Amino acid sequence: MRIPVLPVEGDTIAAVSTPYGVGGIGIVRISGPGAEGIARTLFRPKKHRDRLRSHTLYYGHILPPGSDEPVDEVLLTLMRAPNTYTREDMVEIHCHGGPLAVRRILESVLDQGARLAEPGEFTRRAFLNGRIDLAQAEAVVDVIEAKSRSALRFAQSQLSGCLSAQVRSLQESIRSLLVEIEAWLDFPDEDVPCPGFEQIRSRIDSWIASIDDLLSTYEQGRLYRDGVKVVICGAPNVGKSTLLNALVGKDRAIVSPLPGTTRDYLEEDLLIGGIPARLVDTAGLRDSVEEVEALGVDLARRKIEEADFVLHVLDASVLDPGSFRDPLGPTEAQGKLLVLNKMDLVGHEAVQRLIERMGSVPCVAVSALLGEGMDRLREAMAEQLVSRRMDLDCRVVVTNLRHRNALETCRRRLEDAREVSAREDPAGDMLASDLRMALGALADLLGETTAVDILDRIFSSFCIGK
Ligand SMILES: Nc1nc2c(ncn2[C@@H]2O[C@H](COP(=O)(O)OP(=O)(O)OP(=O)(O)O)[C@@H](O)[C@H]2O)c(=O)[nH]1
Ligand SMILES: [Mg+2]
Repeated sequence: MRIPVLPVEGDTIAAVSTPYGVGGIGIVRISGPGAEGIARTLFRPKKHRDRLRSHTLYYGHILPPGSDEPVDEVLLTLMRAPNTYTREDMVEIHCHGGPLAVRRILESVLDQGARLAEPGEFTRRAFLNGRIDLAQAEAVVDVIEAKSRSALRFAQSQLSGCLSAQVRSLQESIRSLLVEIEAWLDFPDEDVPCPGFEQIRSRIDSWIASIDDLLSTYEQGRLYRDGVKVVICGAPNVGKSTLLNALVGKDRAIVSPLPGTTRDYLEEDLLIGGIPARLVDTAGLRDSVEEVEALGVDLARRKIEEADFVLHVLDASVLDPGSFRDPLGPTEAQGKLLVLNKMDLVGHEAVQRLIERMGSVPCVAVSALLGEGMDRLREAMAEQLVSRRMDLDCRVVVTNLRHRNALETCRRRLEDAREVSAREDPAGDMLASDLRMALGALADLLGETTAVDILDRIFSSFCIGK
């Protein structure tokens, strides 16, 4: 069921927009028709002023009515609608960054009639008041949460409306064909010419091609945005923890010559070829009689199941390729790489022979102890993570599953329309109906017709104050 987007109620919201904790400054944000009145009541500028000018920073104190003790020394800015984040009147109070100072300012603002904002409510107002569309609103979270340079760039491009512009241009083209077909259907006796179906098919083909172009960026775009979970596993003592330390460049995990050193799993974040990764070190896989180690091995197996990518470490110094059995077996949903560790103990030629004997299994030789082969390992992982790497630098990239689903729905409806137009006697009303559904999917992507519960879900993933 589609529910039209509701207009914003006329209440005034407030929240702390900076993270909780100690910092240089804290910012309390207010939006709504009461924002200016609240600022006037609470704020005592250093120099007396009859009127606060918009988009100007003023120095002064927050002094609640009836009190002669300032809550804090602040900088305040009033931004009158419509040139604001929410398109409503907004006030920002920049105070000292201690949690107590910020909370007391917020309480003073709420005492004057503002309501505490819900998560993402400022951005939701920006969306409902038409300043940004839904794809742009979603990009706000992506900018805040970007874990890699590429993710940040894709999110900023989406926030500036690049994806939306492509979707709108597609909407316009489909809509103009729909108008032609509807005119032909509505006025059969008039002089409206019957549309050329061959030409319609080629128009639809070009739209499908441009959707495919966008969809082709999703796999890589998602990887850069969400990152991957990489689990390091293997038998005890093969050098898994040493490898984690070498990859993250610090002594994070305990290393010892005793097999069974790692029990609990351990995680570290890093970038692999620009892709954000969470690296997980696990207990060595063996049938252990010792209870705590056995629990660690169970945990390791669970982590392997959850992994997007597995680094299976082997000790090259004791490896007999003839009897080598992969304990993990084929894992279709995951990428996997064999890491032949301790190559410093084996010698170059023996390493080459081992690699040849591994056949088609992707494998890299390293010495985690000496930090040798780490670049090769990173490259091999990045290569495996993105099967078909493309240069996304100058492209509009789709990173959001909701957007991909909407584009795929649109594509399916366009294929239906194409199929109808290829029939011997194409039914104009069926064609029009398919085109309308294709347009519906694009309208959903931009939030023009998105149901309220979906909007609730999207905005609840924001932080309070954004
Ligand atoms: N020569 C050599 N020794 C290594 C290398 N990598 C690890 N080691 C040694 O192998 C031993 C075991 O290393 P760990 O990193 O603790 O091995 P692990 O796989 O995490 O072991 P568990 O946690 O017990 O499963 C330590 O003595 C390391 O110094 C390497 O590349 N070359
Ligand atoms: Mg270990």
